[in-house]
Amino acid sequence: MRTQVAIIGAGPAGLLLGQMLHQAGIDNIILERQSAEHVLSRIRAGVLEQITVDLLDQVGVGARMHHEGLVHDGFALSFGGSKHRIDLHQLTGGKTVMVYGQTEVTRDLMVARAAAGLSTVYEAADVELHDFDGTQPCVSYGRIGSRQRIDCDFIAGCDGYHGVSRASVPAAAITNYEKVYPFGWLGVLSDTPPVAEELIYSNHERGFALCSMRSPSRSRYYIQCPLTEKLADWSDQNFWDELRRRLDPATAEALITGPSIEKSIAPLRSFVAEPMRFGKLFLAGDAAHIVPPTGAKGLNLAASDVRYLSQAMIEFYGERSQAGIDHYSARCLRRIWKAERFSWWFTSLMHRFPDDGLIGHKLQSAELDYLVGSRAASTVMAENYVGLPFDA
Ligand code: RFL
Ligand code: PHB
Repeated sequence: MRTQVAIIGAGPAGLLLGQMLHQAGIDNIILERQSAEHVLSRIRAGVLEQITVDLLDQVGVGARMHHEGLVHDGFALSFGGSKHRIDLHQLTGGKTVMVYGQTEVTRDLMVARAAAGLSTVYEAADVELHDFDGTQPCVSYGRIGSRQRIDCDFIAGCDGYHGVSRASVPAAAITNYEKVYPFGWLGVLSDTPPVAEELIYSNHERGFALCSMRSPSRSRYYIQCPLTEKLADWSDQNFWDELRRRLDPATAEALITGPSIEKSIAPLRSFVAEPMRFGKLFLAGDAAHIVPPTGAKGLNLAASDVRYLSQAMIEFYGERSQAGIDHYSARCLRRIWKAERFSWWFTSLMHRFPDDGLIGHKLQSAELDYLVGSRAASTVMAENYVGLPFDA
């Protein structure tokens, strides 16, 4: 088999890249380790920046998002017993975010890919990347007992943090920057009406909490928990009780609880691998970088990498220009490090750190008080939350 671009991973990065390339007449095949059902069962991101919304529109998959997604023009910070609104719309000159689940983005992209008759190999086992630093790159994989091979011009590594693409790069050619946080997020999805119309990020002595949503009848809540915590020890009742304790009294009073339909613990990490290009291999999305979820940046960064990568490939095939390819890594990283900084800062501001003691909480309270009281500080926060412009 032969294709122009072999894409590893059918998460949002791989699927979006596939659509953008297809729209430009560039042939591609996606290899995914899991089944389509498994990919759709993962509950992850919920907040899309305008830039991501625009890209989904551009590839023609925005209709359901505009119909079912919720446009938010602000969110709240809860601390010291009360809630303070950050007015994104006003502080950024009219920008907003879209609350629409990653599962739905993935489903819309899968449907569009199938409708266009594009090839996706699900349950591709033991994918291997070959000769990406040479002249004849190819990928091989196992499927129903036999080994297959795809020759290609380029390989796009969109296979997430645990994927094979970054792991195939010789250690001497890559630098990893990493910070692992001493806690995780315990998340619950439930078919209950969200506690408020907008998201609430709560700083509390007992730990961070987040009230989010997927629709007017489906809520997504998270609480900070120690990494040693076991899911089996968290009954729904324990989760709701702990969440309620970490919210301001008015929000706690309004919380409607019900049975969980999904419950999981996610570790928190800041991670960047540099560079993001190795000859004919490009890393994009979580394969190259991870942010802690506090700023809702992960999926949005994956989308912005894909925008740069598709542009580079379109320039290469259309104008025989290497420029976009040569600049890919530096262009992506400039945006990535700013999102890394914001996500680290917001995480540090909102969570309990085991070693920070009483003074840590006092300093956070002072910063939060300053943040909501200063238009300049609120503007910095809002500008980062809605997403920095592409070439900032
Ligand atoms: P993904 O989604 O991990 O997809 C990678 C795909 O590659 C496949 N794969 C392989 N395929 C073939 N061969 C191999 N050897 C392979 N190894 C792996 C995997 O099966 C998978 O299908 O990466 P991608 O596409 O880069 O997308 C990134 C996003 O998924 C991620 O950044 C976000 O989910 C992060 N995130 C959030 N991002 C936001 O922008 N806004 C949010 O509100 C937000 N909330 C979150 C989040 C992530 C969370 N968790 C669970 C880490 C909330 C949470 C709790
Ligand atoms: C979510 O709804 O899953 C979500 C929302 C905002 C975040 C992180 C996760 O910052």
